[in-house]
Amino acid sequence: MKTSVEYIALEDKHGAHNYHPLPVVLAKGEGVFVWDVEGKKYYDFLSSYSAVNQGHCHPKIVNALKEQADILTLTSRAFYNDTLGDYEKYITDYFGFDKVLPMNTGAEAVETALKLCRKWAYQKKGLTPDSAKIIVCDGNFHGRTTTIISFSNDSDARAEFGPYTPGFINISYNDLDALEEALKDETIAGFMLEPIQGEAGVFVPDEGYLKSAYELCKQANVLFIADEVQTGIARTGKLLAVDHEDVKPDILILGKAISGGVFPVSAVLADDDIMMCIRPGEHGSTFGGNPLANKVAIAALEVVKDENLSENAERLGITLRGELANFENDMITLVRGKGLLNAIVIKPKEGKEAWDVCLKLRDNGLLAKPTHGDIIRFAPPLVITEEQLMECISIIKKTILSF
Ligand code: IF1
Repeated sequence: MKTSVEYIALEDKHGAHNYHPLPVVLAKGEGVFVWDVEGKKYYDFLSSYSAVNQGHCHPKIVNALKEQADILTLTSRAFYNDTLGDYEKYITDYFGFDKVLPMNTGAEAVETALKLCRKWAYQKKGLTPDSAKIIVCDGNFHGRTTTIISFSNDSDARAEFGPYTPGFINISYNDLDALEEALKDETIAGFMLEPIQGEAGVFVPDEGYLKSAYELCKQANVLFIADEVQTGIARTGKLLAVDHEDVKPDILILGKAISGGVFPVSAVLADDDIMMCIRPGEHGSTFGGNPLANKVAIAALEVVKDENLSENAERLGITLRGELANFENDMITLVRGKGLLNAIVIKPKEGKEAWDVCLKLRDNGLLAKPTHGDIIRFAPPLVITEEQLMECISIIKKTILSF
């Protein structure tokens, strides 16, 4: 068994430097806990960016993977298999859409949704070929492919990756006037957004924004595309973040916790008038809809319902934000979020900033990571109990007060 230092050195020497992880080397995960190679135990307050909503290594989900792994792991879509149809029925009933297009990563699902939207625009809206534009929001994070970063306004994600894919219009988030103005363009095909902007620092839009934005898109015959890769699967206190405003998106994008973090699974859901615009041979993926993914996703989605994860996230999110809002201190300047997708904004103190707070949280047994410098996301697995949350809150308070 190597030490953490040795593992970090291995990654530094042999791995691309496309991340700057918090210096902790994890070896085991179970529920809300992870352990490092030295055996130290931590609360996981990031949940792999909301992929392990069901908790690490949930036995029901892991067993689904193990069982299928001994039977049939991959057929490709050149042939049918005995798991895909059942999964497609299960997930389309679960979210209330006619059809699903199965993919693997969130970015692949986002790319699929963009291609589907363009197809619909030419076949159903009647736009001239190659004219379709899709509106996106400033501060967006939808993945890391060349097309997706083409409409990012985060220089780290975008710089030196040009030339960029055309056909996207950026407007400010949570701004209905900007959307209404952009929708005057007849060549708009869709509006894609995160119902809550995760990476930007858990920006929750004004009450009613999603509903009004949806209505404006309907009036303009433009598809409303919800990227729920991070906000979906009970994270914000409802099954989907759009459920807080009873909005049914024209295209729904899912990923991350749809598999409970056990296997890469993503999905695009839509009704027939949109989904049937893609014909055989026009889109796909080697692993999309593979038997392992199908069995794991069904188990992961069953856990969400069986263990009432939405209700738990709703209830404990209120507790977390309440406790932090009433916490007298001079470093936390803002607490915001919905359900168990929350973030705090840290005001530097004597040269100590969010990164230093995360290092101290780690020493005190809680793992979180800063984003955009001064924001720390707090997103524990949704299986966390009230008692465990209260212990985490005391760790957070003790840590902040130690500066
Ligand atoms: C990294 C961020 C979060 C996403 C939304 C699509 C995707 C993501 C709303 C793409 C992925 C991940 C990517 C991961 C860290 C994490 C992240 F910090 F990068 F921005 F969660 F906020 N839509 N988010 O959040 O899904 O292709 O990754 O499966 O790139 O470091 P993916």
